Amino acid sequence: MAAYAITNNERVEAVLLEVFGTSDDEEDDFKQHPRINGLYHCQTAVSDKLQEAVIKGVAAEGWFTDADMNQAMRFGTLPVWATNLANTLPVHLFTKQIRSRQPVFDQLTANVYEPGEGICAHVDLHKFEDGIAIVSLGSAAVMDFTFGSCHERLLLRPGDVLLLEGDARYKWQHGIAAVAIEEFGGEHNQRGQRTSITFRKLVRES
Ligand SMILES: O=C(O)CCC(=O)C(=O)O
Repeated sequence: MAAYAITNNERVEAVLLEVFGTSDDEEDDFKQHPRINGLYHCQTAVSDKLQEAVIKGVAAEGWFTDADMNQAMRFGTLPVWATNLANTLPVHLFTKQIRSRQPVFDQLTANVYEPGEGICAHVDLHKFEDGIAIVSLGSAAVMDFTFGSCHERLLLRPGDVLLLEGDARYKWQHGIAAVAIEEFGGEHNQRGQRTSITFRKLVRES
């Protein structure tokens, strides 16, 4: 008969595993996109409460009081609501080089889209380092990813976070069609107002 001793540590670990699951469980929710290397679509990664606080934070900045303004950029020290948001992002998914830099992000761009507005397909400027996070708030919208003849679509819902590194950041273009209604997975998405917060890190010239 085979017998093995279970140590106290193993017992504690087994109980913790049962109650909390493994740290891998968290990553299991946020798998890399099967066809786009370096893209993570982290669904509902931001709680409803934090989404509300961020929307209020953006409104309090007064960036979009003029109806013609739909983009704001901040560099260096970020507003408290933005730092709170950045601190909750699943940056552990990034490569060690990205996730261990200090700070991980020092720049934010807030975009507000009215129904029918979008953003042209682009790769982010090379003045920003690898490792970019985009947080979606408000209305859902479809984001298109294109690379040569390859085309992928993702439905971004409020609270979703996209992490882009490597190919997803440098090779694939991302953009949002300027439409008020769109189809995704056989359903229609009627766009309302959408806000996105993009976090990046500026390349430091040596
Ligand atoms: O609104 C988004 O989700 C994307 C924003 C973006 O790509 C940009 O500001 O460069």
